Amino acid sequence: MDVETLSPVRGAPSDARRLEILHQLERKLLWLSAWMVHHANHIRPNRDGLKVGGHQASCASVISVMAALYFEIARPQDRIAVKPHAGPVFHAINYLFGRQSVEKMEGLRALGGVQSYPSRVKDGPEVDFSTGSVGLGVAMTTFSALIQDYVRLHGLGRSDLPPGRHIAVAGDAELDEGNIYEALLEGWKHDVRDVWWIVDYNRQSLDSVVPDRLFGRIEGLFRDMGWNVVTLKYGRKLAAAFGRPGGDALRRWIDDCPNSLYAALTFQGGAAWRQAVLADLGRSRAVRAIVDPLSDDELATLMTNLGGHDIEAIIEALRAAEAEGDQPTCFIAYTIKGMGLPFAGHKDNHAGMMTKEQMEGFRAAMAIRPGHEWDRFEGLDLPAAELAEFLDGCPFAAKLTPEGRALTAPTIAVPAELPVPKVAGRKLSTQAGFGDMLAEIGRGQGPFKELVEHIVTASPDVTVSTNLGPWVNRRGIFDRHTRNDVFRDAKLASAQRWGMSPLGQHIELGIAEQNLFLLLGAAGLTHALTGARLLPIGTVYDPFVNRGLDALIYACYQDARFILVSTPSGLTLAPEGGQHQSINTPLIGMAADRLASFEPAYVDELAILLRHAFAHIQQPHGSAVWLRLSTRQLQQPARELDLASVIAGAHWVVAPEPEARIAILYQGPVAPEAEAAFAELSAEVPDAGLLALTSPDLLHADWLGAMRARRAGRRDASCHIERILALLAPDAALVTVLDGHPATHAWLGAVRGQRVIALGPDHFGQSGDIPSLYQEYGIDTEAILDACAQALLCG
Ligand SMILES: Cc1ncc(C[n+]2csc(CCOP(=O)(O)OP(=O)(O)O)c2C)c(N)n1
Ligand SMILES: [Mg+2]
Repeated sequence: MDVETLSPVRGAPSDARRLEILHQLERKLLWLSAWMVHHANHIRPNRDGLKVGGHQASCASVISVMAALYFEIARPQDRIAVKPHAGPVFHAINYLFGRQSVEKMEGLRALGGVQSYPSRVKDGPEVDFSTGSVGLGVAMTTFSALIQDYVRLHGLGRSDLPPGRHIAVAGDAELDEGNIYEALLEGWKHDVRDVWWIVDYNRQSLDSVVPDRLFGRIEGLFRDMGWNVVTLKYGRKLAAAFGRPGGDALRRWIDDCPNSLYAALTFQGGAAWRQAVLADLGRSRAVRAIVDPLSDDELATLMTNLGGHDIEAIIEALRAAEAEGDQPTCFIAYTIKGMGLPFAGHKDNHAGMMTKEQMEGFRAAMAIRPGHEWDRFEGLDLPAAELAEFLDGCPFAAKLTPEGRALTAPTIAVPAELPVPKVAGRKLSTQAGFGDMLAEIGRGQGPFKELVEHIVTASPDVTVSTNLGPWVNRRGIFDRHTRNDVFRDAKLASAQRWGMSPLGQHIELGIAEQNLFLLLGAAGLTHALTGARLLPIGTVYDPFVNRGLDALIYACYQDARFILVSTPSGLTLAPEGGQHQSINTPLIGMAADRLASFEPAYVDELAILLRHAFAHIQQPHGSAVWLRLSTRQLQQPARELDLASVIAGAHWVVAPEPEARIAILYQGPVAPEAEAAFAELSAEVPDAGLLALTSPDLLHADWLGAMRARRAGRRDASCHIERILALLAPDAALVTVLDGHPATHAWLGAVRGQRVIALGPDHFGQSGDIPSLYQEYGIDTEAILDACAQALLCG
């Protein structure tokens, strides 16, 4: 490509000069990223002898791609997921833009420093998407693009923000992750646009060199999904050589060169290249005419002149795609892992680091004076003022909004009470109650007029079976294109009206649960990414939370705000049972950070918790919320509840007499068994109590908080569960029961030193009806009474 073909984005400097500057900045990124890792490992004091780590080779391979993207192509409104192991390059770019500090970079991988992998929450507002678990950040861009469209088509976005492109800079091994293909398929269904994935195709992962034939397959897959694929294989030096006599043979030789041999030769350098090329092509005079005049170094430079290291070629390709509009595009940028560093191409270089001696050599080559390692323009050949001016003029350097890249959105008022169906005396499950409430909210009447506009629901092919049907009938399914409901048009009877339009408020997904959580992650960040407030609700079968768990944790790690409704759950789903039973989910709910988990037994509790969830996900210090529900129909009580206690995680159904010796504590749909056992128990032990647990997660967190506060000197700190259990005798017995792993409750004994007998299935299930399963797994009335007897006898 000619220098002249770079379309100018600003008047000065000239295009040729701009390229010169870009090359200088590439150098700077290579230096800073390598130095950041070196400093963390070799310069900073090491107190524990543990390797700090970092990925100099992974950074080196993507320097030109990142430089082209951030210094030329990206606009402030674009949202970018950077491959985890290029974190230092990303921070170096922000440093050059004046958005990152030396202190933070010196602290790479130290407490308070920049994180190993870019983190929205810990590294601050410049990070659009956290990365780390490979594959997820890439796929996330598909869903953030979809949500950007959703927000715009619903008129919720900020009028001063143009739509952005959602870009992933991906490692090639990320394409081994199944979630990538799940997202591709889902993206195709939703006709997603404005997505770019730029693959750093260094043909190396952590352990090894990637098989040669793989990419042919992958390219085809992208095309099948409606993506453009742009391959950046060779740079201009090689392209020029290929144009000469003998060039065709040379090209064929490189094309046929196995990835592992290419990598090994790259590591070995010019002499090895010469030997290998001439062994095969030495009899061709034309090839010799290309190769012979070159020194070893020049030959190595030529043979490793790949497209992904040619910033002009990259810029040209990105600009060409930009000109094509909003078509999803995958760029396969051929690169060499460790390019420009001593271990370039070595298959073991993933975690490889330059030795101190190698670093000294590199420092000299980069013209960095000792003590000036962090200086912004140290070692560069152009005037600092010119470089600074260039950086200031980069499109990406412009402020997205006066408040920066991390946006905020006003909170949506949540009415004091949700429209609860008349439940008292009826038999109803929490799942059905949830569906009824959402359908009522879906009318959008009275105080719910505003709230309803901000709710978006999603489900991975379990919309109807998680009771979202009535809501969807009212609010419609989201699609960028209006599509009629064929069944309805043909007047065929169906309970579901599934017309699709840009104003629909339910996003119907295929079964892949990781996609649900990536979507909830994206939708749960809209306030920060688009300035629009969404209240996302995702429904999924409880056992399949496990299926999408990495993406769920990833969404929470980014502080995405959404409501997860998982139903049905436990072995209470009974005949459906067996493989579909979930026993570990209550423990996941407790252990997941930035996710408040609840399990109500009755619909009145659910109404309080769902209302709380709408508010909590909007609080600056709130979190995502998880409601574990059930299909078991329970006779609904008529009662007054203490809101605060239900939200805090526990409320007395029957308060014990002071100093009572025993209480039964239950969670979720085993309530009738606990109540029946309690009725029998209280005939013998009239002072016993019955406690409903709605959130072991919050109780536990609150308890840890109180202990921490006391350790910090606040003697009067206490917590809800301490106050609850203080009503019982200090040596009272707690018989606890839930349809989930009993360890969920086992800790309750540590709060006041009371004895706990925790009941719950600890083995994987089998089909059956509720009575036989509850009996088999020891959570029926008899099992609870047996546990009470044991507790009293031992007491
Ligand atoms: C889900 C997941 N599995 C495993 C890892 C460990 N891991 C870190 S990097 C890596 C290979 C990355 O290779 P690639 O994406 O090609 O990156 P690059 O070559 O650019 O370093 C692996 C397996 C991870 N971070 N995430
Ligand atoms: Mg790789």
